[in-house]
Amino acid sequence: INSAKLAASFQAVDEHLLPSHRFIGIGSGSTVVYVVEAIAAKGPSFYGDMTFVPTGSQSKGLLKAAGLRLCNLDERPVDAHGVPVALDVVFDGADEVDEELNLIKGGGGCLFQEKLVAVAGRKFVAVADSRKQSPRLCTTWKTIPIEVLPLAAPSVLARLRAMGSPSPTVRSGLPSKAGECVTDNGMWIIDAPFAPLLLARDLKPGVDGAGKDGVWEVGKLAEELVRLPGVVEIGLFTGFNGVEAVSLGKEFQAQKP
Ligand code: DER
Repeated sequence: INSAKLAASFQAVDEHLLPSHRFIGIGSGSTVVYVVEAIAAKGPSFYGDMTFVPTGSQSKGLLKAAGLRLCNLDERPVDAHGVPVALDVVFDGADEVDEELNLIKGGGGCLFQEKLVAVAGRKFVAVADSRKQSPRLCTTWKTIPIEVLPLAAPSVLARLRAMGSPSPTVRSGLPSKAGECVTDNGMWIIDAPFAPLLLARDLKPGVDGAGKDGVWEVGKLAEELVRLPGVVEIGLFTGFNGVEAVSLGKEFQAQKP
């Protein structure tokens, strides 16, 4: 598996990191370790003028260990109108990828800053070996990670059950930490199982994907989840700017239509 992650990472960097790039987002998880390795392997003459934006403490640690220049998302230079500079490209992992390049992310508990960095980029490259590829989300990765304010957890759990999630749970910190998993932002993660998420093309009379019998279309579910009071961010990445390429190892390369 690690060889697949390594191959996908080197392929993604070779194809999508250009010498002209200046600001690059770096995600979190186990695959992105190989992405940083691939960038470092290019040597300082390639990356010397580049600045890398992390998506949490693990990502920041990877960049520091590799000796790559980093700057936090809120420290980016701004233009005359106060608009922060866009990232040229963002590399990150994914827990599951469907046929329309919608993603489940958050297995590593870093989804909030990952999404902030993802949408700050012109292009988002999810580096995922073919194990992550599914016809529909929630096929192999059964749950959607949701970052919540701890105070709101009981009410969000109740609303998720009412939306048809059979058994949403607050993610435990065990084995490394007793009690709940606490994110880089001081929040909790709820993992909410759902039946496989339909695509718009699956909808037909009687199947509107609006949660009847717990069956959701991916976009409609994302809209509902992100509006729940107390939800800070959700681990569904659907159609935001720039999911232009997913590097699923050598055997598969999807380009957004
Ligand atoms: O939390 C995330 O979304 C991370 O990117 C991670 O879950 C990706 O998975 P990986 O560790 O298999 O790369």
